[in-house]
Amino acid sequence: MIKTAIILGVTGQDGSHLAELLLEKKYKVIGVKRRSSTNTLCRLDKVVVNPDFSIVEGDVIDPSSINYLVNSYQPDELFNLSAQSHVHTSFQQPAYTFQVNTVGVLNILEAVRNYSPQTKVYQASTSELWGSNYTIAQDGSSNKYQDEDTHFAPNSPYAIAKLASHHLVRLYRDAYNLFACSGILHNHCGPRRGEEFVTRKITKWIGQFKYWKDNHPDAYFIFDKNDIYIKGRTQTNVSLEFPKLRLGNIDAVRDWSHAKDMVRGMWMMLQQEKPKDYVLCSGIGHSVREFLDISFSYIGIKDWSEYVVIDPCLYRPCEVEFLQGKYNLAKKELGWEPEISFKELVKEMVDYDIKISTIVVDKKIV
Ligand code: NAP
Ligand code: F7E
Repeated sequence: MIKTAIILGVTGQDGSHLAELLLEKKYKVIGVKRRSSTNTLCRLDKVVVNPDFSIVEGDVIDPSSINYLVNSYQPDELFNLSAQSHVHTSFQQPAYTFQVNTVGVLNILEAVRNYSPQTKVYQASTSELWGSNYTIAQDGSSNKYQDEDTHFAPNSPYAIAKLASHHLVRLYRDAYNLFACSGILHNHCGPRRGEEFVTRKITKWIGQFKYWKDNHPDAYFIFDKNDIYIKGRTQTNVSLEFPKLRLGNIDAVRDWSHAKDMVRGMWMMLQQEKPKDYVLCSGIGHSVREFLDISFSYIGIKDWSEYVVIDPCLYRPCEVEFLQGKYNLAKKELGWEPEISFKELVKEMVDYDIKISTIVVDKKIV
């Protein structure tokens, strides 16, 4: 039997990868996008031409649109990947973040409960739920990690809104017997990662810098501590100045995986007999510094310190310093394991950004 799936947040990084995966599995996929004055389908090039894929408009903060979609399509599976997903932004727009990340999830759960209770629901929970908390391994190693048993201690409006949704999903599962589960996913990225997240911000800068440098074969660099610009020697038709890469807390540790691995795990969760929440991650934490080491090395720069400016404006009012997961439960019960290594992930992102960097900017990349 052909299955139907609704993806909320289909225009995002994960939504686009999930749409591709479900179409490969011969699903009929309904991708929901919110109204926008600009084209937001750029990540969906591969799927828009597929006759089993359709795009419809809807917004999770508008219950009538969600009720209508759930009632009309009666999907076998619904993946809620929609969110105001940027942690720093959530400090500046907390009420909006709660609207999308909490009230939006409530709207979805109510729509399923009232109009299509047989629909299986996936909710995108996050490692941010743990905030600064972790478990210490009792095996003598004293390793720190987060898994399904680690207590939540959220540290941002984003994480607190997501924790409320996490509990709503559990409540609707227990109270109304819905097949609803949350994937507690550690960071994941790839070439489709939004440009304002740290990994993509770095690889995008590297791609543009390499292009600029290759077009200034005789360029020389001035590394004045207070001067954020690198200067070129010659007058050409491209910029003579290139802004340094501005970053915030580069000591933060994250457990980065490839988004493709993660969407496979999301799908696996909905194929189980019983709904349950699972952690997905790589199991290995890396600091932003390490990401800089590896990514800069791909363009032949060993010491990146002169190319980077630490900007206090990019620090968060409250930081999460250390996230490193354990995916034992997902491995045991879903048979899930990540397939793409951290080094492969970084290389794919750098290669992609080098390939697409044909425009040199001469203003700050923020
Ligand atoms: P993303 O690229 O920022 O995508 C978010 C999606 O949500 C976009 O399609 C966006 O649409 C849509 N959206 C935002 N507000 C909406 C609204 N009011 N109604 C309907 N759609 C709306 O995020 P992602 O990285 O793919 O992450 C997917 C989900 O996993 C998110 O819920 C995120 O919070 C969660 N998560 C992500 C990670 C990670 O490391 N990537 C880790 C853990 C959890 P527009 O294109 O119109 O903006
Ligand atoms: O920050 C530090 C920053 O914004 C990672 C979302 O997908 O994963 C993501 O949230 C770290 C933080 O991701 C800059 O302070 C330094 O410690 O790339 P990020 P995030 O906050 O971990 C979780 C799991 C989600 O659920 C979210 O939806 O990097 N950092 N300098 C910086 N971060 C940014 N964005 N920009 C900087 O310049």
